[in-house]
Amino acid sequence: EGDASVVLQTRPKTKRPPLYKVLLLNDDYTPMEFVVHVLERFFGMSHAQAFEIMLTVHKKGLAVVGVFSHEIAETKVTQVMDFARRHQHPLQCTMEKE
Ligand code: TYC
Repeated sequence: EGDASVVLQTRPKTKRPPLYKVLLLNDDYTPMEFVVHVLERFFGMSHAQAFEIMLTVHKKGLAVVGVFSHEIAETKVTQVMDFARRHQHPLQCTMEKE
């Protein structure tokens, strides 16, 4: 209150919510067709797009499959992990702050 720096508020800060990258990780066992299906089903990709991203993960080890708000990213990760577990595939999906 007595400090001058406190009252020197300048431009109003427009706070955007932080975004999160959803990452898909490669493994040796999950079938390629299953990964393509996951990308179509949970990330709204076309078959061609999904195939391309799947191959990127297969070759590079991982890829960003989407960028979302925290809540949506968490939902995507949970959906993919549950779906993979139900089909007994070791597919891993994670999220990280952009
Ligand atoms: N590497 C897997 C295979 O050869 C395919 C695969 C691709 C697995 C992407 C996971 O996120 C993944 N069958």
